[in-house]
Amino acid sequence: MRTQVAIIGAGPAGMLLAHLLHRSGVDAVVLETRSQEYVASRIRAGILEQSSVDLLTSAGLGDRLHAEGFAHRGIYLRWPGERHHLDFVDLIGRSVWLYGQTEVQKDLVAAGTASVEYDVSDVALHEVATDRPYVTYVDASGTARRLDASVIAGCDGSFGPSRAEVPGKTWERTYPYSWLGVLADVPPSTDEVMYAWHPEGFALHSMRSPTVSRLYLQVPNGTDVRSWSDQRIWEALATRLGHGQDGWKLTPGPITEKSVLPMRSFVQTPMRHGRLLLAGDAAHIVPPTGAKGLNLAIADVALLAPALIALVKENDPTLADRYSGDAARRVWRCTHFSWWMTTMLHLGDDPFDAELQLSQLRWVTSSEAGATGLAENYAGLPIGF
Ligand code: FAS
Ligand code: PHB
Repeated sequence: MRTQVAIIGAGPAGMLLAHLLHRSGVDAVVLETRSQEYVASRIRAGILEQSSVDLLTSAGLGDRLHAEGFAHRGIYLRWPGERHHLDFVDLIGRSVWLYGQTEVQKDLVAAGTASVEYDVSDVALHEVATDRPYVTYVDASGTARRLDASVIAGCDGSFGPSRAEVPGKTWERTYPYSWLGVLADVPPSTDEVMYAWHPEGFALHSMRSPTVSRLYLQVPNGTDVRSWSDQRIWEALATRLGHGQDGWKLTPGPITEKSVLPMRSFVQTPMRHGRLLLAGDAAHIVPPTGAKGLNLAIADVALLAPALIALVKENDPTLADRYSGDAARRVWRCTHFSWWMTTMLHLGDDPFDAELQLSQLRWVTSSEAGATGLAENYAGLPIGF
């Protein structure tokens, strides 16, 4: 088979890229190792930056987002005895939306613009440093296949095969804690996302709809989710989120999903080798404290799509040659911000660090300069920053 762009991975990066290429008349085939149902069912990000919302809207993917998503003005920061709202709209004139990644994925699939082969295996990339790259794989029926392309887009996450085909440097940092995430059939107890510092550990209260809450709590690495009963989860969340303080109450409810997510940062530079270009988690992973993972994937694709369109339609490599450098600036900005939010809010063993964390929290909730710095990073810098 032959196509113009072979895309490895049908997550948000791969599907959005296929959608944007299709709208410009560029052929693409997406190869996905999992089933469509599995990819659609993964519970992941919840926050979209305004620039992500603008891009999805301009690409014809905004109808349900605007009907069912929630425009948030800001976030709450909480620690024992204190609760502060940072209003990003007042501070910087823009904010974020609450719209689950699963919904973005549904909208991308519903657009019907991506030609996806699900349930493939043994995906291997070949000749990526030439202008005749190709992918070999075994399709869902067990038949060995070859897909020739002008370009390969590696959108296969941090454990896919693409990253290993790009010689360069991988920067990695793991954190001494993980998140236990839960989905609960209970109306959120907060109107906007609440981040809580507590001596027992970090907690986060987010949501997915007026009747579904999404919450996380800091747990040690290697935690077995089965060691956390629903009751233990709700008790820890109530303590850490400040149930009963200043009249605020956390309402528990039936937990429908729970999982442990490790926290790590990694960056792959460069994000290109010959005719292989990486986007999304294939090139970078951030701890979710800054709500950047999905938004970074979208920002990569916002740069990658026009670069590939120019390359395959006009044989103009200018944007493709700039892609890695342009994308990496935002990657490092978001990597720093995610590291900063994570180290400010998660408890370690050192009481000196705890005092530094509380000092940072007091500063960003009392200084307009501090709050503005957090706001412009959380709400996202303009695409192409
Ligand atoms: P994805 O990982 O979404 O997609 C990559 C795709 O490639 C997958 O479908 C995979 O099956 C496929 N693939 C892998 N190997 C392959 C192969 N050999 N052949 C073919 N296909 C292959 N971000 C937040 O902002 N907030 C959160 O709360 C949050 N929670 C997360 C929870 C978890 C468990 C994980 C893993 C990530 C979370 N993230 C979160 C980050 C997440 O949102 C990612 O940033 C986002 O999914 C990135 O999208 P993609 O780059 O498309 O990668
Ligand atoms: C979520 O809603 O899943 C969410 C929100 C904010 C974060 C991380 C996850 O920082």
